[in-house]
Amino acid sequence: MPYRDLREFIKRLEEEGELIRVKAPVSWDQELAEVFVRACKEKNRAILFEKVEGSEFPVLIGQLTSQKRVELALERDSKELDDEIENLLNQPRNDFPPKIVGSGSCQEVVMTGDDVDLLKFPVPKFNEKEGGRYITAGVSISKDPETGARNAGIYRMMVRRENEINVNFGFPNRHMLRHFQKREKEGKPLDVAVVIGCDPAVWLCAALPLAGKIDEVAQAGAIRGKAVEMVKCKTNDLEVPADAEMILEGELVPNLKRPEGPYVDFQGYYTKAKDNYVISIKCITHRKGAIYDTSMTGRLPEGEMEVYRYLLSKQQKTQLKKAIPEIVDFTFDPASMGHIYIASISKEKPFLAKEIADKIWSFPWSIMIKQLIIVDSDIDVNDPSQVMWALATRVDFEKDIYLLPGKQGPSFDVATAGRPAVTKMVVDATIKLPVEGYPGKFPEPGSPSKEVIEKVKKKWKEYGIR
Ligand SMILES: Cc1cc2nc3c(=O)[nH]c(=O)nc-3n(C[C@H](O)[C@H](O)[C@H](O)COP(=O)(O)O)c2cc1C
Ligand SMILES: [Mn+2]
Repeated sequence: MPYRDLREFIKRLEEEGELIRVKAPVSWDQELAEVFVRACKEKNRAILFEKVEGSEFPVLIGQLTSQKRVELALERDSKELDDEIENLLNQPRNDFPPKIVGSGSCQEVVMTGDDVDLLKFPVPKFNEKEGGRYITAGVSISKDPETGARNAGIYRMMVRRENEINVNFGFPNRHMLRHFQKREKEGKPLDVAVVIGCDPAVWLCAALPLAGKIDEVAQAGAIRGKAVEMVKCKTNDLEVPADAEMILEGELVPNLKRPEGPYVDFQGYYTKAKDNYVISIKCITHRKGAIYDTSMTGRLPEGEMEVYRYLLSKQQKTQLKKAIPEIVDFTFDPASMGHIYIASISKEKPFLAKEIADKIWSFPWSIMIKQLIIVDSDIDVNDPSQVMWALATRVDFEKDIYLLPGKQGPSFDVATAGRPAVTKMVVDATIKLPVEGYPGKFPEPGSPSKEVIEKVKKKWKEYGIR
């Protein structure tokens, strides 16, 4: 059964042992973030902070930052996701379009005019030198001024005062920015609604780069197999999920930028403050006892990068497999924040690793990749210790490394200071064949026989080891 709202998902997480409640009071000022980081090092779970100093509202963090929780959110296991990912994330679907309803619990409490006060909510500050408190997991909804098509995306926001926030678009093609530019040309504002705390399918669709012109809320309906119920905003014509925890209604102000930052981006470093877009908030609506939903800023591998590692690399793997049948698996190392990718291949002919690497650079998302490691199919790309073993034992560094100058790099990379043309690296960590220059037959990895491995697997319970 699809989750109606965040609360139903929280209940499920709790039943599965994926959520812990912290009852001790914590400060929104860095303490909450540090508790989450430290907790993740022990065990990666979501945390519900029930008492946050200076606010009556609890804070949820890390609701989707593990493979298990993403699977619970989408109600599918890894194999089912492998099979369906193309259909779920790359095909625009309209079989369960949003259903507009007359009222919703997200409007149980309404603040307008002088009553609008964002500071009543426990928005965290994550790092010492950041420019302010950051809304990091809000789903921003807007409509294309020309076509009326809805968009939902996640863009970070810095709280400036009771009724004003900045918004940051990381790339010029962000859909809300495109909508805004059409209005700004005419000197007009763009209506926006920021949804904080909604069902996990809507959140995931807003977080992931879906192909082409997709209404993320309709896509979430299709993924859930049930339409998302939406209610009209109080002060504009946008619709928002009816049972969301909290909604900020406002407008992106034309021809105005105000300082935002510093902010710690996903590479883990402070980015400089800059003039950035401004949203003026006209109205805040929320449920009674609203749960404030947040993500981390910065580098935490157990943070949002884990959602990307899991779902994005499945999406990329399906694209790669279509073009390159010898690809077995494909992912990035979570600690590398999307910069070190590992591909395993079925090496059916010599020089295949290099040949495949050459093809991978033609995919637009390869801009993020700084290093590409190619391994054989006996190596599990998701197990860093196996990848390290292949790197240590199957690479002759004189022959098996290719430096590729003049490739487009990510503009936010601190190592290359955002230089547009950078040098990337391919490491061929596959077992080398004699025709590839290896002197003789490469030694075989040691292992008990297949029969014995099967036998032990079958008998496992009998040994009484747990
Ligand atoms: C927690 C989180 C924070 C994000 N912050 C930003 C951000 O500040 N700016 C940005 O442009 N994209 C950010 N993204 C990525 C976008 O939400 C994502 O690429 C989305 O697909 C963009 O939607 P759109 O294509 O409809 O504009 C963030 C994603 C997540 C999960
Ligand atoms: Mn979009």
